[in-house]
Amino acid sequence: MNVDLIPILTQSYTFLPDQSLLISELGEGLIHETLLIEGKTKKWVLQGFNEAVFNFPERIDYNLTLLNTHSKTHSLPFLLPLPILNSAGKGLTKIGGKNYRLFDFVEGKTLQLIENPNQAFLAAQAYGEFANWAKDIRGEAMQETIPNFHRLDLRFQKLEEVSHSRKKLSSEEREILDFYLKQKPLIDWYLAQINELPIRVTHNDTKINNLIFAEDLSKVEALIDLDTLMGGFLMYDFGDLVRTVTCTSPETSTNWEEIQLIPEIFEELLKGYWEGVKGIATSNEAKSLIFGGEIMTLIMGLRFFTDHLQGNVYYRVSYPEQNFHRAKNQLIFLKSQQDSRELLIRIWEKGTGLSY
Ligand code: GN1
Ligand code: MG
Repeated sequence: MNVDLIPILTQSYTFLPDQSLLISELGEGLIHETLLIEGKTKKWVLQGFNEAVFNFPERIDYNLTLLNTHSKTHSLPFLLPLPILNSAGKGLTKIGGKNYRLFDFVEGKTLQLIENPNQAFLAAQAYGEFANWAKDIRGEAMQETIPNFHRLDLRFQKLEEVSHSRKKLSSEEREILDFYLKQKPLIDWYLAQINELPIRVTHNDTKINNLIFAEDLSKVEALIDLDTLMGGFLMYDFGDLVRTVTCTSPETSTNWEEIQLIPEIFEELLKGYWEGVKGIATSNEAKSLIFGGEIMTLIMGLRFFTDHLQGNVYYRVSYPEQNFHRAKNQLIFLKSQQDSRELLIRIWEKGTGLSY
């Protein structure tokens, strides 16, 4: 947090009241820095833009402009908050060597974990509705804001490379690495899918805290963190919901014994998501949803572990072992999903009315 932000902010965004703005930290994002700006009667979100992660801000602009144009003729029951342009007509404002973006603050609540099954339903319904809403925008027309972002096979290769270059691993690190390197069958399944599945417009970071719910949690008010919006597969968006919504514990938890899949929540998620995508999903795409959770949990486990081995260069950590713990958390959760495959297939058959 930096109080000197205010003079440049008020110059760049002339509608901001020039006095008595309060700045505080906000949110749990791992990539951008998020600040709350409070005026006497209105609030904004100021985001310190992470250029090390997002090397192509112009691609983000391109994608968001496509969506914005689409939204003029196709309505959605929730907001997709876009950066407010500064007085030079730009979304990014340089302050003290760093780029910032300003957004209107959306009133409501964000959750790190859901509190009841209905919230799972609402979250999945919103992302399903989003996929359906965007169906006429070609996924291929979107630009890659982070190249190969969800390429599971390349994330796997990267961990292989990084683990070779590091000499000494503790026995627990070795155990976790071995587990991840044994996931080759899932990688092969993934590679077979990506030649079959249609490329859609997907959000690609559908974790539960990228939704803003109404204060009373009765509906979704906004989908946020739109920088990873690009071409992708439905299983990515459904899968990251499974990863962050159907688990008993958040990805930061170190209560290893507690970490487990909750099948009843998977059922609610599927119900909500299917409502949105049943009119567009191909048969393979529908089936791919069953394994989306495994794919996204594996991707995140590989990424957390790779970052741990590389010395925490990517994800924000609050203690040195945190990425290692996140990788262990994802490993336990991935195992739990793999142990429940048969059950998830039955729930999927019931929810979609299709046979596997
Ligand atoms: C990052 O920025 P945030 O916290 O919403 C990451 C996602 C991960 C997530 C894990 C651009 O999202 O891919 O799933 O952390 N975003 C990027 O918490 O790497
Ligand atoms: Mg976020």
